[in-house]
Order: sequence, then C-alpha cells, then structure tokens
Amino acid sequence: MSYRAGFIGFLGLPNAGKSTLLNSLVDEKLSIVSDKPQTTRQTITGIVSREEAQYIFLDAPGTLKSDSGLNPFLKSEVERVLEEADGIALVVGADQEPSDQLLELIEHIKSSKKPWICVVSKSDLKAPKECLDLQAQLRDEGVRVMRVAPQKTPKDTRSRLFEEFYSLIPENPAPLFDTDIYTTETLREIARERIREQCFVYLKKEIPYGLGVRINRFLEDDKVIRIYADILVEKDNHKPILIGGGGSMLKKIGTETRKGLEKLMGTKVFLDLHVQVRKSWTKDAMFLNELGYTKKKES
Ligand SMILES: Nc1nc2c(ncn2[C@@H]2O[C@H](COP(=O)(O)OP(=O)(O)OP(=O)(O)O)[C@@H](O)[C@H]2O)c(=O)[nH]1
Ligand SMILES: [Mg+2]
Repeated sequence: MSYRAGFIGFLGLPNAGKSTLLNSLVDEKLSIVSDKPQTTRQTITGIVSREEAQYIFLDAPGTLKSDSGLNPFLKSEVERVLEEADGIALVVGADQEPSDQLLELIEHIKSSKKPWICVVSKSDLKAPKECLDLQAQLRDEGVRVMRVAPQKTPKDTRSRLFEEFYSLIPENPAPLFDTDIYTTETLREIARERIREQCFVYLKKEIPYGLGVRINRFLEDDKVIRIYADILVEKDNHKPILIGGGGSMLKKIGTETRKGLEKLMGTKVFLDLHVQVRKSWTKDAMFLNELGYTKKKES
C-alpha cells in the first residue's frame, strides 16, 4: 500500500452533520456542533495521521442561498474548499430531504472533476424516501455512498471511512503536516470557537446568528493562559439576554468555556468575557475583516 497524503473537503447543506463527522474522525471536539444551521463559519482543518496516509479534512460551512451579511463569505469558503481539496466527501443528513440546493451542490462537485464520495450521516435516524432515492441514484451513477452515524457510533464510523478517504487522496512521499498535530487551528481560534459554541448551547435560536466573538488578547505563560474576549451582538435587546440576571448567563458561558479549554490545553485558563452591541456587524465589511470573515485572496 503506497503512502498517501492529501486534503478531503466536507461539503453539504447546513446541519448535515459535517462538523460532527470531523470531530469523530480526529477524535477531538474540534469543530463546533449545534442543532442550528450555519454553525460553522470558518473552514476548520482536522488532521489524522495513520500508517498508510495523512488525511487532512476541511470542514466547510454549510452551503446557503442567500447573499446577504455573512453569507457571501460562507459561500467563498465552500468554493475555496472545493478548489483546495484533492477529494470531496459530500455529507448528506439521512433525515434531510434533498433540496434543489443539494442537487445544485452535487452538480457543482461533479463539474469540479475531483474524486468524491457521498457520506450519509445520522444514519440512526429514519430517512425520507426522497433521501433513499437520491442515494440509490448516486450509487447507480457509480458514486460510493457510505452510511454512518458519527454521533452514535464514532468508532464504527472511523474504521469504515478511512478506506474510502484513502481512495480520494494522492500518493505522497511524506506527510504534509507534522504527524503530532491534529489541527492547524491556533489555540486562539479554538478559544473563539469554544466561546461561540457555549453561546449556541445556552442561548435561544435567534441570537447566535448575529453573534460574533473577538479575542482581544491571548496571553500565554507557563502556568496560565489569559484570554480577553468580546461577545458581539447586533441588537440592544440581545445584550441583557446574554448577560442574564445578575450576570448569570455570561457566567455560565464563561465557566463552561473555561472548563473545556482547560481540559483541551492542559493548563489553567483565565477567561474575561464582555458583551458589546455592534449594530449590523455582519454587514460591516471592516468589522467582518477584523473577525477574520474575509474572503481568502486567490494565490
Ligand atoms: N441523530 C444524530 N444526530 C446527529 C449525528 N451527527 C450529527 N447530528 C446532529 O445534527 C446537528 C448538526 O450537526 P453539525 O455537525 O453541527 O452539522 P454541520 O453540517 O456541521 O452544520 P453547519 O456547520 O451548520 O453547516 C447537531 O444537532 C448534531 O448533534 C448523528 O450521527 N446522529
Ligand atoms: Mg459545521
């Protein structure tokens, strides 16, 4: 078996289960997961180094139709993944009915001429007939279709998928990244995503869409990591909800994030969180840039 190394892009609709799949493959909570669509904003890289190959997974934001606010950025992330990946795993939620948007994405993947497979995630859930029909149709066209349930059976998912992923990446004389690392995300980026995740956990549906996290300072020494961050909301009335009575909500978000980061980083973490109202920040180009939501330049 020749050694291989390469990039595999996860594409799919929002909520398909891409980030859950990534986490189960790298065996770490790397990409944030929630039941709300559009959870992933920036593409997250996960790396698995095995004897036969190094697999570099790119977890893209779910594809969307709308062209306002953050959406053009999210779309450009999808395009970037399609371009950078050696192969694609189209992730389809077993419980999702195939929409026009999904069919468009499939056409888009086909026209890229990259090798691709279809991973039907959440296979523990009942699939509507339309989803089963789509799977049969893809199989007829010669596409490999794998059904997995990363949340329910992560071990089984892992072992069954690597063989498929191996077929998507090219031969390489050596790994492309240090085999000790499981991501290229920095601790600072991970901290930002973990704060965002806890906001998703504790807040009602409408708020996380307009919520951003800015890490103002990230100071590391031998004993402690000090993180100073702002949680940005778009509306005045979101601020008291985020802070909660007597600061209780912000405290819960802060404590849970800190515990998770301490476990991940193996060191004490001090976390200072503030809430700021930035009206329409998702439409403010300068601000989007500051938070890293900017289209990557063509190289
Ligand atoms: N029952 C079941 N639910 C799952 C499984 N995998 C993921 N989910 C749930 O599906 C929802 C969406 O999962 P994500 O991994 O965040 O989906 P995503 O495709 O990354 O979504 P975006 O980032 O919004 O594009 C979450 O509520 C998960 O808990 C699974 O194997 N079984
Ligand atoms: Mg995601």
